[in-house]
Amino acid sequence: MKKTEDYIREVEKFSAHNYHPLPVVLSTGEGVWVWDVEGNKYMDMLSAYSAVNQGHRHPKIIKALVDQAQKITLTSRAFHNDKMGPFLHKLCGVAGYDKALPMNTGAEAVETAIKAARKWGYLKKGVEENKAEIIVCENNFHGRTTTIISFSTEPQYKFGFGPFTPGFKIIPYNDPEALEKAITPNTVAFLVEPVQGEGGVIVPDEGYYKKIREITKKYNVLLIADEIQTGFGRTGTLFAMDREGVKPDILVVGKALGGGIYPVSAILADDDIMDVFKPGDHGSTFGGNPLASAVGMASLEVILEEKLPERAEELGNYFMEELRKINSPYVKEVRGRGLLVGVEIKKEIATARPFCEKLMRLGILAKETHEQVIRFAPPLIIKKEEIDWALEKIRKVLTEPI
Ligand code: IF1
Repeated sequence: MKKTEDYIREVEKFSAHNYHPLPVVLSTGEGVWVWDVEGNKYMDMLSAYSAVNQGHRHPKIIKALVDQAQKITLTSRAFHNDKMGPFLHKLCGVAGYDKALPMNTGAEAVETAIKAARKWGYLKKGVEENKAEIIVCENNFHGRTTTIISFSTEPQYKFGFGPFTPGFKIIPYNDPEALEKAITPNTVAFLVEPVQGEGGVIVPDEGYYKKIREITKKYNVLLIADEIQTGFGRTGTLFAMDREGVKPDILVVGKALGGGIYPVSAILADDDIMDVFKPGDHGSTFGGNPLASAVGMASLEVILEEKLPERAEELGNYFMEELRKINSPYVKEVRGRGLLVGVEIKKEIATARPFCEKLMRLGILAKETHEQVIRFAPPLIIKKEEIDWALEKIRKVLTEPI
């Protein structure tokens, strides 16, 4: 029988080495649980970077996928399909925007937002052609395309991939004054993550969203929220900026919109922005396809019906409270919002990786980010008893010698 090492050897031989996964080979999943090829069971505390908020193979989303697969899966946007309209109608209603533009991956949606903002700048704000500037934050993560990595501040994401796309200005995160200072007459947008995920689960100060909303309004600059990771309940509200009642001009969503089953992303905006797109300006072979639309619709319904944002808020607070009670010599800080939680390990002592490896042996899959931070982001359908089960293992790992 093929064992873990055999699978890993094969993938190491035939896959490009652009990842360094934990040595576990998963073959099945259900809810918050996944199983490897040897039958070991693990709690998934990563949720595919928040794409599996509804849990693995949610029956309602699987049913939507299978039902739609029996009818039609792809038409291209050269023709209409009967699923995209109802899906976008629902998405616009839920998020509170006039229109949506469907894509597939997060990076594509971010690219779409950048194009929308630039074109809005030229057509509506009166910025001179090719002069548009977009302000972004240090430590950002918005995807892997050549344009998006052009404004990354992580050397590894850029090294060897130039020349880069111009037109971006980088300011510190969580710093409204720096935003105000960086704005020029050519600034068309401020692109920001409500909580920096890859950056190490960095939660900005209370009032940050309100302040950046006021500043962007004052200077006629679009506020673009990348809620690809924070959206759909992860941080305890449907969208992370809802916490302060802030509505961005462009909302970028992905990940959980596909329920961990199919890549579904989109941008949302009101008509005065979305109407800059004319037929032929932008598109995608797969964006808005019937299968994606059916899956997206079911994914949204599950988030709302099962009150996933409320669950994330309640269970996230409980989880963080309990984590903070652990008397660990290794932990520098526990932080997060909702069920997006980071445990930062003291640099002087160790990195986060050995803790993740130890957790794996105890049946919990978590992944470090930025060397020092263990990220815990279970599916939002997790039960309190399951969190307690995880806490027991986490307590052990954070208190025993490494
Ligand atoms: C990888 C990180 C998470 C995102 C935000 C856009 C995208 C992402 C806020 C792009 C994607 C993923 C990509 C994945 C790892 C992962 C990640 F650690 F790199 F930062 F989630 F925390 N905006 N994040 O978080 O979406 O094109 O991938 O659909 O690149 O290995 P995508």
